[in-house]
Amino acid sequence: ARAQDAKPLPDYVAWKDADALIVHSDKTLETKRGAIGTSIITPEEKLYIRNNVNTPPESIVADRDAWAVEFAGVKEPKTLTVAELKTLGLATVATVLQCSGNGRKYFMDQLTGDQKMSGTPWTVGAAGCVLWSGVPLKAVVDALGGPADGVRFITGTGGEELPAGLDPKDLVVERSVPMSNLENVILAWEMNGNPTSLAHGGPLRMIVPGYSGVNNIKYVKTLALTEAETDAKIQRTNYRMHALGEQGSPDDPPVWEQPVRSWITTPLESAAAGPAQVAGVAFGGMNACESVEVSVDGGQNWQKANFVGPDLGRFAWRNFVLSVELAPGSYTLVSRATDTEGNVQPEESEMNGSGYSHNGWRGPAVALTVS
Ligand code: MSS
Repeated sequence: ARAQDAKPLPDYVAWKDADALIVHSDKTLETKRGAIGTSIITPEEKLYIRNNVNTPPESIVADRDAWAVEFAGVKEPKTLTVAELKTLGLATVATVLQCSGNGRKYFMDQLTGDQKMSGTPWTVGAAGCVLWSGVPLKAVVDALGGPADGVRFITGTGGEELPAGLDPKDLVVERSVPMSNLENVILAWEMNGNPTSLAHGGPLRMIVPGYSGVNNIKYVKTLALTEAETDAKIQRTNYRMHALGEQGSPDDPPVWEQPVRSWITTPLESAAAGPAQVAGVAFGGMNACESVEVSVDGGQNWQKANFVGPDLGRFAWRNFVLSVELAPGSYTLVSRATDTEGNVQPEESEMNGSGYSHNGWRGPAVALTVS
């Protein structure tokens, strides 16, 4: 049942599962912990939402194939429609779509328990695992004569209509990622087997597998290979790893690759004494997840968990489970993942001023009462 004071779903996502979501604001909706099962792919109606500016009108998905994308920074620059892009290539990839601020709530003051920085207090629910189908960017670039000389970044621009009278650089959702991603990026018209919904970036979305949410540009309207990172505010100063209490600057590392991470999704709060299945999700960003350990005593003793279900590739998450026998009492459940490069989740994440890329294993601990 919904809490009495829960905010209703905003109109543009009225079709989502209200019981599965926490509405922080009309631009930030979080998946409730425990609302998704263990079948790897997050159903669209339960997937979180994060918008930096207002969503474009529904009319842009009325004729999806007619959506036109301008390609620049290639030898033969051209505008191509989705219908034309569909003729150039097809790939499907499963990726973890996760907001850079997921877990921000765990960057807290040890004494007061207050979140240290401003921003949406996401716990673990600004994340999902999604299947995307579309054309590999590499195929498009090849069809347009290859990259122009000297390009170093892939820069995607969102198709929002920006309010007049304000500096577009301050509002445009435009992100640059290194050219090393050319082999991985896809321009997706399909999500989880349906045409990509407007809320999740239809008619066409730029997907950068392994990269943090903000880099996955919705309703992409310009795709440029560029010599420098865009000077849009969302890249220049925002979504960068800067010190607490300071502003971000172009010298700070951008929020790009996601670090190795995991959390438990069940059980939460209480369980009956006896056998129990401790389950959760784990992923390694650019790398596959190699293994997951679970502790029921807050990190003193660890046991290796088993993966459940198929492996959907290195950018997807894995479901894991550990079978335990629980006597009545209090438990602190935590999980700790290791990726294929040997990166292990730290106990606490390094502090940063906007609360990005949290991956400490202590934060999302589950306090469990067994009776
Ligand atoms: N895109 C665009 N165009 N716009 C906006 O706003 N946001 C970001 C991405 N992209 C945007 C875009 C973010 S920030 C995120 S996370 C993501 O997206 C989300 O997704 P969904 O689908 O879930 O909503 Mo943070 O890092």
